[in-house]
Amino acid sequence: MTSEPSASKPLAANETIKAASNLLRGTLVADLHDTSTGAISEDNGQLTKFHGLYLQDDRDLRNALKKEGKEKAFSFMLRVRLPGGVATPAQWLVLDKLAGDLASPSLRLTTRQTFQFHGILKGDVKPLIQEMHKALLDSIAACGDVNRNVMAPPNPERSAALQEVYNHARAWSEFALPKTRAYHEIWLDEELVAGGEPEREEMYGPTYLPRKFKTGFVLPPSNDVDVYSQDLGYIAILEGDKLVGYNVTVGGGLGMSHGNAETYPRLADVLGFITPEHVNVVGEAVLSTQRDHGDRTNRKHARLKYTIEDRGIAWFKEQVEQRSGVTFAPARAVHFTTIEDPHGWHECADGTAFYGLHILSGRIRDEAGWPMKTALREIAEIHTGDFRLTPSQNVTISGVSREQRPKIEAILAKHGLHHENERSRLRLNSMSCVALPTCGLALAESERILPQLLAQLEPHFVQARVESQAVSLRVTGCPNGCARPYLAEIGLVGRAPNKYALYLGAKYNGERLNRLAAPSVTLDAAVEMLAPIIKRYGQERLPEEGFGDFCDRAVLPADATFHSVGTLATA
Ligand code: SRM
Ligand code: SF4
Repeated sequence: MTSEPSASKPLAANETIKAASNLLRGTLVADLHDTSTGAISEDNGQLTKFHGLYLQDDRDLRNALKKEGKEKAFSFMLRVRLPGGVATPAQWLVLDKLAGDLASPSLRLTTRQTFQFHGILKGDVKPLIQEMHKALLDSIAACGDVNRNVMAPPNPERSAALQEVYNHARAWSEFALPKTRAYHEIWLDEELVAGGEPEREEMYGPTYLPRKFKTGFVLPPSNDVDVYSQDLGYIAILEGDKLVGYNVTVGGGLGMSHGNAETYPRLADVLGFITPEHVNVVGEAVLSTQRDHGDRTNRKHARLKYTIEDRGIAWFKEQVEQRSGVTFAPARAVHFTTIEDPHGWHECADGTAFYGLHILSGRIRDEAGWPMKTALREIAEIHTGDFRLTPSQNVTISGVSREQRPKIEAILAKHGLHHENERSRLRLNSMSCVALPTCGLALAESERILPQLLAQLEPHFVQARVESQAVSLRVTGCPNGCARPYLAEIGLVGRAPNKYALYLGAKYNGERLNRLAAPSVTLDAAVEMLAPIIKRYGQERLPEEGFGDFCDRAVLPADATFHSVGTLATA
């Protein structure tokens, strides 16, 4: 059940914390009662992640508070568990209200189709979770060393096959949930059952996985969930309109550390084809192989991608086949063409329509002239369908009847938000991670500089007459890769304040990683480097050639590998 750490290496500290935690309880209750600090202990901070919570502090205030000799401005980030990103209007209204009453007050849509609250004070966490619970929402396993929020194409009602894919994603999400009642006891005041059966984590074991684990389902030709970046991926295969099974992919992952060549982004391998009834049993076999063989001595080497790199895909496939009793058939051919969310109105097979709404960086708030939070609240008040969060931090208003359509349009128009989708293709294909001021790992700005970066880059695409071309741009504040920047045609990855590594040349459809073009440039320098490349793209591109393909073919030196350093010659 447990991993086999090399005899010479001690287990990573988190392994001891998990083992001693009594299935994720730790001493959290005592910490919550301690009103002398807004924080919790470091050990408990590792455990709250399994409950969807991160202790953070406002980094904008750090220096000033330090000078005044005061404690950091601690608060919590909470990530909701929302398989496939589906929320009802009633749930939207609860989340909207909780953000206003007990958190930052913005709502943040994430790159894995869920909501995050920021700025929740320690004493407000429990009431917030309890209100979420009343709305049938929770944050169990949204973070931590377990199977995280499962991604799936966001608009299942477009076809019967998509609906089936969504159902499989949901079923796998439920199946892979931890069994501990720790969350219910700590946050929902559930009584401890005296004398009952001892709790067992049958699938995970008492120390869960060596590291986080992510699953995504996808239906070609859209690769909206970036399936090759997931630890476990299911690529739906249709014959005609009928779902016949999935190609299973394993070992994707994007996190790396600057200057540590032992860490790297990796695209998943394809194991083969399975029929739909085997989704859970194969998923469990993948997960248990990683549970037993993942590296529990070094968290920087603990993801499934390294287990597969170290032991080989043939060994891994054998393990999964043995454990599941399922033999993989040869993978079927798949063809991905896009990652872009459908924007605007789209008709569905069930007679309803949905409206895809672009939200820059997934940040929903009210700003002067841009009252998005209010508009979406008003829509939730009259909407009879539901909301879907997309893998690119956008939202779709789904299940809209013919009669409701003008009402939704009127609300957006009243607030001046009916032209949000009429933005450049670059903007519609952009993402950024949260970074400063909340993310404790940020080395540079991300979400807060995206508007400025877009404003600088967009005119170059217009001048080169390629503004209608979909080009993916993704920015992160550090190399962990939360906005999947290594799969972007233009990727900027923070190194230090206003210093970014620039990556170019990924394939737009998520099938090829980008490569390092400049190891450390300011944003202005990145724009200066990109300007002549965009101009050349307008003049020299081949018919239908994407920006990433052009950079890969004509701009990047042949030896510019993912790990290469050295700046790109732009002359
Ligand atoms: Fe992430 C850690 C935000 C998707 C790779 N990520 C973090 C933390 C929790 C920072 C921390 O550990 O203290 C960030 C919280 C920032 C904040 O203030 O909110 C954070 N990650 C995010 C989100 C909110 C970015 C966003 O702007 O949407 C995404 C939440 C997804 C969700 O709903 O579950 C988010 N993170 C990702 C992705 C993309 C994906 O999964 O599709 C990745 C790359 C894929 C992967 O995992 O390989 C990603 N996050 C990481 C890593 C690096 C993991 C690694 O293997 O090295 C860390 C750091 C860590 O785990 O040690 C990290
Ligand atoms: Fe934070 Fe880095 Fe993730 Fe951005 S990429 S949210 S800076 S951990």
